[in-house]
Order: sequence, then structure tokens, then C-alpha cells
Amino acid sequence: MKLYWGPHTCAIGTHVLLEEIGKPYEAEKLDVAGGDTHKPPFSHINPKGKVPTLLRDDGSVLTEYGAIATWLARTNPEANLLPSDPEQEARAIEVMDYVVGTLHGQAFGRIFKPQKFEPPDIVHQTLGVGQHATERKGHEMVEEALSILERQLAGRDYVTGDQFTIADSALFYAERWAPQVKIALPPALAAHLARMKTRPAVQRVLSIWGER
Ligand SMILES: N[C@@H](CCC(=O)N[C@@H](CS)C(=O)NCC(=O)O)C(=O)O
Repeated sequence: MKLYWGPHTCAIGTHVLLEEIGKPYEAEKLDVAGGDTHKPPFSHINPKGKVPTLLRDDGSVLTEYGAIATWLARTNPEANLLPSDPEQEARAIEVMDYVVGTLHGQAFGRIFKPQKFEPPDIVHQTLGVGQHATERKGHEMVEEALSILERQLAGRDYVTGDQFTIADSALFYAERWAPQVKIALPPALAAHLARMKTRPAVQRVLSIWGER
């Protein structure tokens, strides 16, 4: 099994899951910011041009954070990465989907890649406001999503209670981005991020990535 990852990306959450599972795997670093994911050979492996991408032992490729995380959890039940209780499972997936689709895809996406949401037209170029407006909207959306997640997490160590799940690794990757765009994490999320960093699996991944 091989994980493709790149610095500062959401793939860190997937890498954490592989370390939590503790079985042998390979990890290949790509220069995502430099465009490696859109060039061969990677573009043949995942035409979406995104990490995380998981190349499985049977040669098949799995993409999308939630799909990879759920597959890893279900194929490694001893790691307890996804509760078997249907209510707890649904709550974990609820948070994971919100982080991946809304907080990452919609909100941080507007800040990191505003041109994907609003290509500056002639008016925007003349007035110089196009991307700024999109980025500003992204900031509002990040703050709104964080305040929703803050309420959901309050009083708990992890998303579903005291057990780490695939929702926590998703929340972890997004929490790390907030300070990078000068947004302060609300207290329960800040405590969650600090708690995540005490996990040996997370510490190993941060050391491999050379990040903090
Ligand atoms: N929907 C995808 C999003 C993955 C994604 O946006 N990955 C980013 C890094 S966090 C990426 O690879 N970007 C490279 C690019 O778009 O050029 C998922 O859930 O895995």
C-alpha cells in the first residue's frame, strides 16, 4: 500500500490513519504546490490530480479523503477508527464530511484557490477586487464552520467522545490550516489540535513531514 502526499496538505490526516493502524506502508512525497500531481506519472495514477491518493496492494487506486478513511477503518477493525454503533458512526461521518466538503472544499478552498471559485473577469481586474472578495468570503465561511464544529466538540476529547476516529484525523488537518490564514481556533478546537499532537502516530507523521 502506498500513500501519495504533499507538504501542508490534507493528506496528513490519511497519513495519521496509516500510522494509527501500524501496518507497513509506503509513502511518496510529491511537490503538490509545484504541480507534481498534474503531471505524469502521478496524473496517470490519479487523474484528479489530488492527494491523498492511496495505491492499494492489488494495484487499485482509491481517492477522496472520506472514502480512503472509511476503507482503512473497515479493513482494519482492530484499530477502532470508526465506531460500530450506528449513531456514533453517523456522527463521525457527519463531522468528517463537513470538514472535507464544507470547511476544506468550500471555505479554505476560497482562500487557497480563489481563482477556482471566481475567475477574475474584466471588471474584477480593473477594480482589483475579484479574488479579494472570494478570499474574504472564504474567511467568513471558515469562521462559521469552525464555530459549528466548536459547538459539536465542546466537552469532548474527540469528535464522538473519548475514542479517536477518522473524523478526528480530518478535523486535525483542517485545524492546522487556521493559523496559516490568521484565523484563531476557538478553545475546544485548539484543545483538540493540541490533544492530537500528543498522539504518538501524529508525532511520527509530523516528524516525517518535517512540520509542526
Ligand atoms: N475531495 C478531495 C480533495 C483533495 C484535495 O483538495 N487535495 C489537495 C491538497 S489538500 C490537492 O491535492 N491539491 C492539488 C491541486 O489541486 O493541484 C479529497 O477529499 O481527497
